[in-house]
Amino acid sequence: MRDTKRTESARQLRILRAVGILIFLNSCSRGTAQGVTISQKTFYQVDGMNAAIRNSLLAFTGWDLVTCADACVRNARCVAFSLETDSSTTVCQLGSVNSTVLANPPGMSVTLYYTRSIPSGYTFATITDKVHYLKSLPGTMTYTTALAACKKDGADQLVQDDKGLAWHNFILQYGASNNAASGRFWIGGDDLDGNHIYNWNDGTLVSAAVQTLWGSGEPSFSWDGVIERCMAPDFGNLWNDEPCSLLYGVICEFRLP
Ligand SMILES: [Ca+2]
Ligand SMILES: [Ca+2]
Repeated sequence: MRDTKRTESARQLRILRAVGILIFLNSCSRGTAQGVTISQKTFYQVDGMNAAIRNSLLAFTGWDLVTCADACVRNARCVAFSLETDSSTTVCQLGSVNSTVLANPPGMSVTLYYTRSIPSGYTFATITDKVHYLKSLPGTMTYTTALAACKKDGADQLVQDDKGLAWHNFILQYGASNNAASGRFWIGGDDLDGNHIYNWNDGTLVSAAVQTLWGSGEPSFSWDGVIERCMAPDFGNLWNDEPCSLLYGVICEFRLP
């Protein structure tokens, strides 16, 4: 009898807890067309994108927007989530900075949410394993001024040419059609500390790019006695290191996740 009572009270406690969690979520969620706020954390819907998180931290079947967002809040490494729906099921995928994004997965529609909103004026460019947004700033600048201008504008970096030939060609086309100083523009990689090791603006090694696209004999680190520590397309659009004080066009990049 005592065991039965204990089991019954444990069952009632579980129900009360479940109801409490539902009331808690309902009181702190604020669903909008653009996003949802859970426990003071806002997730922004990435508009017009049928894209799913892959290499996820965790995946759950049958979870909805609020419970998926709540799971992301509770996971310190979660920066994005996607809700995949096919005819019968919904799958919640939690993404970290190491996750990848897959465009148009076959047979399902997907909504992608991210913990950062897209800065104004940035237009969707393409998906490699990340989602890329670009914006061309007017005029020409030195490398460090250009990088600072992009960060002030809400971007992560100068456009970073680390995702292989298709992305490289996309960047060149973007630079030409957006008049980024008539095709001469900075790409987000440098050796500002002068140790002859090039890093991308996000800190990763240039040598770790999907494909390295240096021109012949580059990086040269100097030319004709002038130090060269900043990257730009040259030599038929392969990478060259050039003096950072040159005035080139500016393409800023915002990247998810
Ligand atoms: Ca360096
Ligand atoms: Ca050079």
